[in-house]
Amino acid sequence: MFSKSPTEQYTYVRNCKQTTFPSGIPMVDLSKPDAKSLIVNACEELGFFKVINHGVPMEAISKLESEAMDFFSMPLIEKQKAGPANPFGYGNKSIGRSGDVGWVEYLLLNTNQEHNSSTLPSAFGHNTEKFRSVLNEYTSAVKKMACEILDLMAEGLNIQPKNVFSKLLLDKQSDSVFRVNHYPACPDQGPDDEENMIGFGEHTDPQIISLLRSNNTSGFQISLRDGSWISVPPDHSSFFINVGDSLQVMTNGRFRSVRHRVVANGFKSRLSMIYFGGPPLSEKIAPLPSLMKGKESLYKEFTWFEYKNSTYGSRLADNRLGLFERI
Ligand code: GA4
Repeated sequence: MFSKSPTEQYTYVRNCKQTTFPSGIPMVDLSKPDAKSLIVNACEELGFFKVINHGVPMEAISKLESEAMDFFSMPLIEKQKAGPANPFGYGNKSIGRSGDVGWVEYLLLNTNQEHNSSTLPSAFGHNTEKFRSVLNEYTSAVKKMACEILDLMAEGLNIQPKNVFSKLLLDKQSDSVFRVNHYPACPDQGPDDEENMIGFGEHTDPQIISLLRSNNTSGFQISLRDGSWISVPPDHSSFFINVGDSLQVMTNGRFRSVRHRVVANGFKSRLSMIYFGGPPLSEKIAPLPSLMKGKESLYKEFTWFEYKNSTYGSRLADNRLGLFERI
C-alpha cells in the first residue's frame, strides 16, 4: 500500500493556470528532412521537444511497461528487497541523498548490459532473466534513437564530425542511467483544492540528453524561460526529449537544459521510463570550439565525474550548473 506517513514532508504546487505553450510543444518527425532544424530551434527555445516516428518498436515498449507494472504491483516488502536505490535498485518516496521526497516509487538501473547481472535486483526472482532481456531490448533501441537525435543536433548546428555528441553515449564507458518511475494515483492531494502534490520535484537533468516515454497519464510539466510552468499533454506513443546540463555546457549555453517536474494525479497512476544518456566519467565537459567563435566559455572546465559528484550532494531543485559558471 502506498500511503502518506505523518513524518514525510511533501511539497505542493499551485495548479498550472496556463496549460499549453502558445505554439504547442515542438514536435519532430524523425523521418522528415526538416528534423534537424526543428530540433535546434526547440533546444534553443525550450530545451524540450516531442518525437514521432522514433523507431522504437511498440512491442519493446509494451513488454517493458508490463514487466515494470508487475514489479510495482508486488507487496512493498518484496519491492524493498531490490532497494535501496544507492546507486541502483528500488526507491520509494525518497529521491537522491539530500532529503527530497515525492509521491513516487522507482527503479534506478544501470544501462551497461554487462553490469546488469549484479545490479538487477534479486527481487525479480525467477523473472530476473526475462526482465533483463526486455530491458536490454528497450534500452538498445532508445540509445540508438538518442544517438540519431544527437547527430541531427550536430548537423543542425553545423558541427563536424557529426558524432561529437553521440560518440559519448556509444563509448563503452558511457555513464548512462535508466529509470522507471511509478506515480500511484493520489486522491488526497493536499490542504488546498488549488494545489497538487509533487510527484517528482523540479530539477534539470545533469546528463547530455534524456528520453522519456510514459503511459497516458498527465502530470509532467516544464518550465519556460519566464519561470512559468506548463503541462505537457501525455502521449504514450511518442517520446519526449530533454536537453541536459552537460549539453547546455557543450553548446556554451545555446541549448537550454530544461527544468521539469511531475505533479501527482488524483485519479490515475503514471508510469514513465527515462533513459539518461551520459558521457564517460573521465570526459571533459566544455563548450565545443566550433560553437565559441571568439566568445568566452560561460563555464569553468570540469569532468563529468566532478559534475556528477557535486550533483549527487545537491537538492533536486538546486541550480547545479551555477557552481560551474564563470562570472
Ligand atoms: C535527476 C535525473 C536522474 O533521475 C538522476 C537523478 C538523481 C537521483 O535520483 O539520484 C538526482 C537528480 C537526478 C539530480 C540531483 C541529485 C541526483 C537526485 C538528486 C537530488 C538519476 C540523475 O542523474 O540526477
